[in-house]
This record gives sequence, structure tokens and C-alpha cells, in this order.
Amino acid sequence: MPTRLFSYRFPKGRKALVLTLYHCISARSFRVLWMLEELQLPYELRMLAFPPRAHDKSFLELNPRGTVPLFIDGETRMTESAAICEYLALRHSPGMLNVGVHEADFGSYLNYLHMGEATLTFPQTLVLRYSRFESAERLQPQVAEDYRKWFLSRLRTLEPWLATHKYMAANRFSAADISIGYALMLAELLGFAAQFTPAVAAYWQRLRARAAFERALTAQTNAAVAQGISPRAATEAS
Ligand SMILES: N[C@@H](CCC(=O)N[C@@H](CS)C(=O)NCC(=O)O)C(=O)O
Repeated sequence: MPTRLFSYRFPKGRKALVLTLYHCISARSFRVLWMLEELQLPYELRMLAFPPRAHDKSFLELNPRGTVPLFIDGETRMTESAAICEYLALRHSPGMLNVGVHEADFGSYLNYLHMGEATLTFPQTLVLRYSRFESAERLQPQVAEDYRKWFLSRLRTLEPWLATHKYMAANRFSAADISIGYALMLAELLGFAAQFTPAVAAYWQRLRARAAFERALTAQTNAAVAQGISPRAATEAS
């Protein structure tokens, strides 16, 4: 059963819409969940314990990499969170959460959409791995500390822009903000929020105050409880 159903006009030629998202609590798949809530699309949320490859081997048949998100829309299967955000924005709500090719900020929009994952989330995954996820003898506190600093120095580069702009592109909320916003959410889970520079901190407060962000948090908790999965994020496990 879809988690939520709204009256929805299907894209031309489509008879039914069943969007399915495989998700772990507060993992990168949260970007997709947040998009679905912003767009108020009907979807089915399937929760997995983290990491899926250790807890649910059958998931490897659906996604051999064992990673979330796995997003399914009919024949379409996608596993990259930023790409899925762009897909949803273009296919299911053109003009609402994307920036169009003919708009001045099109390039900035794409750049920030990908920066959220490739530049701002990647270093944090090394912090997670070498400070929390590896076995005790393989933990590398120095590596974790180096990548924490690296993440924060990359994040500081957003300060001048955010000191004079509310959003990353086109003066409106878009999928680029969801992509960057998830990196800030993860940073907060890792305990880095106190080191955010002032405009970045204010931006993060703006994003997390959105009703759709709150709905996404509630949806993942409710779905986890209903499906017998712990509602705690893996980042909180240790
Ligand atoms: N670049 C991908 C990364 C996907 C990814 O690595 N997801 C993590 C969760 S945040 C995962 O599933 N890790 C489990 C594993 O590596 O086994 C994206 O943006 O979606």
C-alpha cells in the first residue's frame, strides 16, 4: 500500500503511478523521501536496516551494490540520490523543484545538486566509516578527524553565497537545496552543526523548518516501526 495518496494527474500515457523507495533511516535516500514529500507524490516506502547488505541479503537481488536509495518507477530503477531528485523534479513536477535549462541559474542548480553528494556527503562517509562503522581494531581516528576538517572547509565555501541568498539557485527552494540540505542533516547527526558558519547555520534552520522535511522525518519513523525496523539512524548506533 502506498504510504500516502493524493489526487494526482499521471504523466501522459501512464495509467498508474507506484513510486517505490527503499530507504534506511536518515541515509542518503532521505533526499528522495524529502523530494516525494515536497512534491506530495504517492509513494511506497520500504525500510531496511543499515547496512542492507548485512541485514537483508534478498535486497542484493534488487540492487547488487546493496546501497540505498533504490528507487523504482515502473521500468525505471535508480540508485543515485541526486539523480533521483532531478528525475522526480523533471518528470513529476516540471518547474516546481528544478531550475530550467533556459534559466540563468541552470548551471548553478546542477552544480549544487551534485555538490551536495559528491563534495559534501562523501567526506562525511569517511568520518562515519573510520569513527563508527569499522570494527574497533580498524577504526582510524586521525582519518576521521582529517575528513571532518576537510568537510567543514568545503562547507565554509558556501558562506559568502548564503550570506546574501536564501537558497542555492534561482532565488527559490529547489532539489539543489534538498541535496545540500541532506549533507547538513548528516553533519548535524555527526555532531558538526556547532561548527557551521553563521549563514550556513541559518540556511540549515530554514530548510529543516519546512513542513515537508518534518513529514519525511515522521514518514520514515512510522514506516520503520510498522515494518519492524529500528527507527534510530545508524549514525546514532555507537
Ligand atoms: N552516491 C550514492 C551513494 C549511495 C550510498 O552509498 N548509500 C549508503 C547509505 S547513505 C549505503 O547504502 N551504504 C550501504 C553500504 O555501503 O553497504 C547516492 O547518492 O545515493
